[in-house]
Amino acid sequence: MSLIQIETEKKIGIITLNNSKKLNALSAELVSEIVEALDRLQKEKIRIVILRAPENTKVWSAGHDVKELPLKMRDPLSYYDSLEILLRSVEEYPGPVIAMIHGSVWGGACDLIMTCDMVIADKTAKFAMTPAKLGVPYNSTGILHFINRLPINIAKEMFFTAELMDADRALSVGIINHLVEESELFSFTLKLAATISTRSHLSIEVIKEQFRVLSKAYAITPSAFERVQGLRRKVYDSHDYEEAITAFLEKRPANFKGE
Ligand code: KGJ
Repeated sequence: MSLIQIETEKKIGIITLNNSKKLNALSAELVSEIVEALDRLQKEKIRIVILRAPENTKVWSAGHDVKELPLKMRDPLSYYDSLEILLRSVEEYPGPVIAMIHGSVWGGACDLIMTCDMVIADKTAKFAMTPAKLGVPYNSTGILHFINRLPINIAKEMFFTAELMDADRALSVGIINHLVEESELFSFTLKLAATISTRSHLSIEVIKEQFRVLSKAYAITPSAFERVQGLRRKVYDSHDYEEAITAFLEKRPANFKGE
């Protein structure tokens, strides 16, 4: 059975994450369905996509499927990790991907909505960036998504506290483009997408690509890159990483030692 639903309405693609039993955790299986859906919509020349969860869901997505993260000694967020494949597929979609948020958004799912081109949400929306709860050394492209979107102090607060940020604050710091009534969430999002669909697809496709290329135009030296990877490795090789993943699986708080 499929873990997502795909519809099209007025040439707008709508992908609904539909695995509420697993709180829409971004498992390799769910991710591959989303990526395939995006490929299919692209082939059908659908220029705008809305990414949503079912109505009345409490959790929009619980983030990376923690049960699929390596337990130790391996980079949990390397280039071909399913989450990374998903983020690139959203970034490279040749038209806007709009995140429509009702419910809480966790970890990698928070990175996903930061990677979407716009975010429309209602009051139930909440956002938490949780790698420090799981001892995860976040990856550099992921950090960059936040640097590009938020003031650095706000991004740091999200990463350092791993607390949920409510919808009003998320609007004020710029995570959310529009905060709307729950009853109007879908109609508002669809109307925004419909407005965009009257504009030049070609122009929008190229402008999106320009934003993508320019927002990644940070040159670092090979040794700086290797240093960052080395630092990250210290984290995923640590006691704390193994302990935090084990603690999640055992449903208990992690006991961090700082090593
Ligand atoms: N991955 C895998 N399984 C998950 C996840 C997840 N992210 N979140 C929840 N589950 C599983 C739980 O283990 C339960 O499994 C079930 O979903 C319901 O969760 O015991 P089982 O039924 O086999 P739970 O906790 O009983 O539901 P609630 O009490 O309603 O709480 C919902 C929460 C979303 C608050 C809670 O499940 C939670 O805190 N989940 C983890 C959220 C999180 O920290 N996600 C970020 C993961 N990390 C990342 O994405 C990344 C990239 N990172 O770097 O850290």
